[in-house]
Amino acid sequence: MLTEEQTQFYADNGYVVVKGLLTKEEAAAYRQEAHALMERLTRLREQEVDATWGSAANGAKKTQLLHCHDVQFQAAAFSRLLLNDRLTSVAADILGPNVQLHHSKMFIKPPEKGSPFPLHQDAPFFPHEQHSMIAAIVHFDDAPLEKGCVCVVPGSHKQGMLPHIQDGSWHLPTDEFPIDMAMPLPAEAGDAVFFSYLTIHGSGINVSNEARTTVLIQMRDPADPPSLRTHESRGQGMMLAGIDPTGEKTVSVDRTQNADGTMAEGQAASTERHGATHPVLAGAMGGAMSGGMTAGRM
Ligand SMILES: O=C(O)CCC(=O)C(=O)O
Repeated sequence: MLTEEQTQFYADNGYVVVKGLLTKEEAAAYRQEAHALMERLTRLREQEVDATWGSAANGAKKTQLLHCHDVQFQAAAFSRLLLNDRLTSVAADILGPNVQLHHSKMFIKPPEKGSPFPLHQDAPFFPHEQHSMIAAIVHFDDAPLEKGCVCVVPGSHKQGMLPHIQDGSWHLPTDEFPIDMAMPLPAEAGDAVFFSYLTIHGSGINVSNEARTTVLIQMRDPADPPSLRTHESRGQGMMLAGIDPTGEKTVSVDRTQNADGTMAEGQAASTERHGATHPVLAGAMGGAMSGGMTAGRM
């Protein structure tokens, strides 16, 4: 639960840090799950698990970002995390009693070369009519500045959706929005940061000698419909707190088959990641680009 001051802080700044959402023991157990999952995926999937954004990949230093979407389908421990009362009660304090899952993703920024995220808003990637969407980043290990901790621009959620540029991936122009204009939020294992999908955020390179391990959970009010059907994924629509008062069917993800006969997971989302036209981002650019734009998103 948030205190009154924390609720007011969130309203003013578009983010709030909750210290010790998980105990150190819980965080350590999740960290182990996360690294075991990444080892499994690296072994089992004959494909890259690197999710470094294009502009970061083109930087002077070769960096790496290990990731997995919708982790609750990979280990039951992560399903329990999604339903953790301490997490959902904070989300409910921000969103109202009904909290619906949009998607989850795990990031491991490896030691000495963990990729940065240029400053961006999440809103253009999956816009919603009432902008209820929030993210919670839960830290499974300490994330001081040198590990590339999350950074936010306080109060930026009040600016609405800003034009993003496509530079390997979508983000705000780095000359106007350099990462050091944002406030670093160094965290300890077990801390969580909650922020609006309109809040400008990003993070630097992990230059430390330890991995930075997090799970990000994106949540919305179920009565706030997407203004564009995009970034759909398996598990989207699961209720984490309260009820869905709309009685809507959950999204149907196109389950076309992969070449090897397995079902494609989150086809809409992966199509987007691999370069589908993205009218909202085009719109956010004020129509400056013609012929549509493509979104790169992990
Ligand atoms: O984990 C981070 O450092 C930031 C992640 C992020 O900005 C995102 O996934 O939108």
